[in-house]
Amino acid sequence: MASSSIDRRRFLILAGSGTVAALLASSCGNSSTSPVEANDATVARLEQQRRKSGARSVERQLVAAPTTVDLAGRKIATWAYGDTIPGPELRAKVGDILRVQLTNQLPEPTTIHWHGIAIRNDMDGVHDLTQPTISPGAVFTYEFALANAGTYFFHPHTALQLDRGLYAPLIVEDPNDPVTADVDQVLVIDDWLDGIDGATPEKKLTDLRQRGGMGGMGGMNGGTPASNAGAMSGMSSNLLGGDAGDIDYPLHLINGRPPADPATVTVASRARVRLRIINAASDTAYRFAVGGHRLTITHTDGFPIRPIEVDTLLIGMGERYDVIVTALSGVWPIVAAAEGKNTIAAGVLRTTDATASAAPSPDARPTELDGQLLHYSDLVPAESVTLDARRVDRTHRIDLTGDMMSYTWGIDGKSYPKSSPLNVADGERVRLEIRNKSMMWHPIHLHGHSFALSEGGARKDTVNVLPGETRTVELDADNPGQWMLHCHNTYHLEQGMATIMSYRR
Ligand SMILES: [Cu+2]
Repeated sequence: MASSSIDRRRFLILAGSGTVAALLASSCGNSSTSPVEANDATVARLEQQRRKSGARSVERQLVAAPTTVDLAGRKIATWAYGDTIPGPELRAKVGDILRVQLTNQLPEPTTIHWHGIAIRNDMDGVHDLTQPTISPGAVFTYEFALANAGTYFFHPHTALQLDRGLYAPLIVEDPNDPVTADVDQVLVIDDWLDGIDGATPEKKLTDLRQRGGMGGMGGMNGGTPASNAGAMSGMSSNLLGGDAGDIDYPLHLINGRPPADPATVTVASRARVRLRIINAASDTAYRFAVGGHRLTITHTDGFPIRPIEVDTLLIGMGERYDVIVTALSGVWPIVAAAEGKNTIAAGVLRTTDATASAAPSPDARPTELDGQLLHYSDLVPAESVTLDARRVDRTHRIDLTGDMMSYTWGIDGKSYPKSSPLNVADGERVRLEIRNKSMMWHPIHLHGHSFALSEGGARKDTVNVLPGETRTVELDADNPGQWMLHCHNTYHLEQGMATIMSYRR
């Protein structure tokens, strides 16, 4: 209570003394601080600092609209960017200014969130927080500097639109990238239900609300309650600490194609292939492997790590990994096994000297999937991106809460927008302790920043938190504005597992 009487002048004096962090931490809603909004002058000033003189401008047009896609011969009605899934790949170089004019031809409002980009706050695409929604028929131009190289993607931050076909890669190349490759190939993985036997994400959410996690089973793949005993959803994984997901999707896609009509990457024998793996799914983690090959992991969530070789990796929704594969002569399965869901997404790696008729079986499960697995503790950041050791100015502890029966999800027992914001101030080192008190894993994503994992120190913007687990991350609050911190399960986000990291002054 005492803190609410502090006037602005006294606050500024305190701000220089180091006492302010403790004060603010205990004064949620403190009337003497005000939020640094997306339209604040400091946001525009920082963007100017990101723009180097002579920076190249990359301009693109994008249309979000209903369309029909071909999934192994089935014509499926959905929503997409530019008639394809994924949408058109955007590629630019670090330092470029990206200008994307979005035309909304969807029957409902939309926005675009540029996932992982340390973006200016007013271009972050969170409706009613950083911009109003873009109405049907309206046009909005996103424009921002690309401060960091890496593998990113973009998608709506509106309702359940991400679980349709509205997603696409955004690749920011670094001309001085120490990782070289002969081929640079993006692989976007997605779980798919839209338009299959009349399903839509909205109907699925209604189902989940009515029947809890049970709504995810039994429908499309004919699961029975008996076969699903033991886990609410019937889909369980030791790697994910229990329930793997809420929805048993009928299809899993790599680059918009199901295993029956796989995406094929054709390269010369011995080519060094950089695979940029993006999990754009809504409710599925994938175990990724390439048959007959080891994977050299070079980046996670866009940021470089000390390269490490493994057989397989687990990728949660919103996470990205860059890996190098040296292609052996032949035809090899690229597999993203839907973790805990007993089905796969698949593609093909083919060398130009391979027999034309050779093809892996569409349901091939390479032994690498059960080989050496990448762990977060294996991820050591490259020196250039290691967060310097520094005293923590402020710690926020949050609990991930909710349950499958009521199908409500939240943070500290409150669903967004009722959840309490996490106040920070520009320039602080912030520690987040994220404790999962629910019975299901959650991939937690922070907008506008990358954080360092306490374990190993890798820079990421999305981290999987298993049931009962606490993940601690640290970040430098260096991008003023209002930023979402949320679960990247599309349905959990829609049900409120979100809060705001709120810059205050
Ligand atoms: Cu979640």
